[in-house]
Amino acid sequence: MTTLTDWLAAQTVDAGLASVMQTMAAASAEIARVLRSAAITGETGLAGHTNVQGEAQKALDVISNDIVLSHIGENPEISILISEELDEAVQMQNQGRYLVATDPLDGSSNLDVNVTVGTIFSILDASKGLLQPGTAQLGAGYAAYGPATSLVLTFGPRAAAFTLDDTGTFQLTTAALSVPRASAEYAINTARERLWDAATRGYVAENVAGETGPAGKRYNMRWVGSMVADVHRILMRGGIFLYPLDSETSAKGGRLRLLYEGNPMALLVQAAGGRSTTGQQSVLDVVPTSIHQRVPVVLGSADEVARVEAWYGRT
Ligand code: AHM
Ligand code: MG
Repeated sequence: MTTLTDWLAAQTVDAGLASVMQTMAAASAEIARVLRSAAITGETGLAGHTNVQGEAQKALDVISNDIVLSHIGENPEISILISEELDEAVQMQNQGRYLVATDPLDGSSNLDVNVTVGTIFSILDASKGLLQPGTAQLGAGYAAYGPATSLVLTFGPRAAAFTLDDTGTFQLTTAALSVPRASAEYAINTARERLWDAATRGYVAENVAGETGPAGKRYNMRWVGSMVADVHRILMRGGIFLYPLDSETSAKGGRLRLLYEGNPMALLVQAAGGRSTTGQQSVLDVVPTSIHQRVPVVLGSADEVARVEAWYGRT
């Protein structure tokens, strides 16, 4: 077996950059451990509540953020942290070359029902400022806390998947992920249909029409409600994920966040041969104007994303 440490040593990337991946892997392994027993230890519930002993309870997103923060603080290569849980970017004690942007616990509405959640992260050159487009990412990854804990990483050209073993070591389980060009699975929150734009309506209607419509094949819909889980399925077997701009999210620019949701996931999917779009451009080309900026996200199998792009071209 190849461990994450072996794999990182074999990559032609700066040792400091590799160490940032190790740091995020270590934080993810610790978050996985906390999640496994949260219902038993009582570390569930909402921040601001107290448990039966009268102690302040911390929501798991706050705990996960603290875990990432403490791991990052120990790595001298990282100087800046941007987190979904923190209003401002944090300047770390270290003067390191790297910036990490993270959603420490994505999909947290799924926590109470023991459904997959995850940690998403993006790595940037700290000297280039906080507001860099996704094309500037030096690496990205996520951990999916499901039946197994999976860690999926990229430095750009390839995406590799690792699985956490019983000893707390990540073992390489897929060396080069490949998103099939064609697929018959789509993921979108259809409860928002009345809010959709014409392109999203048109694309989904064709899928629903199945073999009787212009797509000429039958589709299945899958929506976990954790971006990490939905994107992991796409990286493993193809499909498309859509959180488009709709009449409600348009005021905010979208639902998902660009720096630590859209960009890292788009880089991973593109590294595995898939595509991404906002409807207007690649997610990776959007130049951010604020750290918590939102963005419409469509990503996955190239042929499916191309169909969505064609709909945007038409409408
Ligand atoms: P979060 O970062 O607050 O967890 O929100 C992001 C999540 C994604 O994981 C998921 O794809 C999406 O929100 C689900 O949204 P909805 O509840 O509208 O279906
Ligand atoms: Mg999130």
